[in-house]
Amino acid sequence: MQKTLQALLFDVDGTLADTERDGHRVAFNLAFEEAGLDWNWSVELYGKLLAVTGGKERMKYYLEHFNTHFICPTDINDFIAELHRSKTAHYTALLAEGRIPLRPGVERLLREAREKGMRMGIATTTTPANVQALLSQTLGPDSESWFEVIAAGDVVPAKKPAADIYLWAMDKMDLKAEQCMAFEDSENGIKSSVAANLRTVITVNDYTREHDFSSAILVLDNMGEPERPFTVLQGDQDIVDHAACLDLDLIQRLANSSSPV
Ligand code: XBP
Ligand code: MG
Repeated sequence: MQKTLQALLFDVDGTLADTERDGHRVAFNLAFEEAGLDWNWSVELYGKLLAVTGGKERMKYYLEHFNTHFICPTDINDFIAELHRSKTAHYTALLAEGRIPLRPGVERLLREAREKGMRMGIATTTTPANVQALLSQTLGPDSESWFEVIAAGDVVPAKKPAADIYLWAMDKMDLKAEQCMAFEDSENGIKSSVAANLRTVITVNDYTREHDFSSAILVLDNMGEPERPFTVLQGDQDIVDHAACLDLDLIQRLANSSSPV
């Protein structure tokens, strides 16, 4: 008896939208400028800093590895927390301007899942405020309610690549890993989802194209649209068959053909 899929669990940054280079990175730089700091994260440097998830943790990593001469005027945790509050304000303002669209195929899949009664959750390292801003700007004010759980940021002690955020989301939804499918974009993300025993579909982006996705059940360039088919970068072509985009039929075939991690 094949276990039917009960829920889709989505990462946010890099998966629902390409938020890092032109969103979070820009917001960090605006916060640094506002604080009178000469820190400026280039596209290239930010790619290195993405090794660490979590904006607060990423700023600490930057100081420890790329700006060791900085002398913090106050308690470092308070200083970082204040910078992060400012960065989040800048980021949500950028989203409100509609500058970060959803990636190809994301809205189509979310709407199909909603119409067909497929349960959905979010498991992300970013803050709840950032998720709310992205969803309301791209899918409308009620779209937060499409997700039973928005597991985000500091709700868990350990961020990705730890499994915590996915385990927390499944616990709140009263689901087991074999009843779910995760959707991610990065190595930290799939390490987290696989550590939670979740089968995972990857859509790569410019920062993560070269990451190790050997544990993914499918790797795509994006989720695709009927008129703009995806490209399969890794996975079983027999299961993909003639699919042009990631829809519930293909996800169900992937779930039925793969055993839990
Ligand atoms: C990506 C992250 C986040 C963002 C920055 O999260 O690691 O930290 O880069 O957002 P995910 P914050 O891929 O899990 O969605 O500054 O709010 O952390
Ligand atoms: Mg991500």
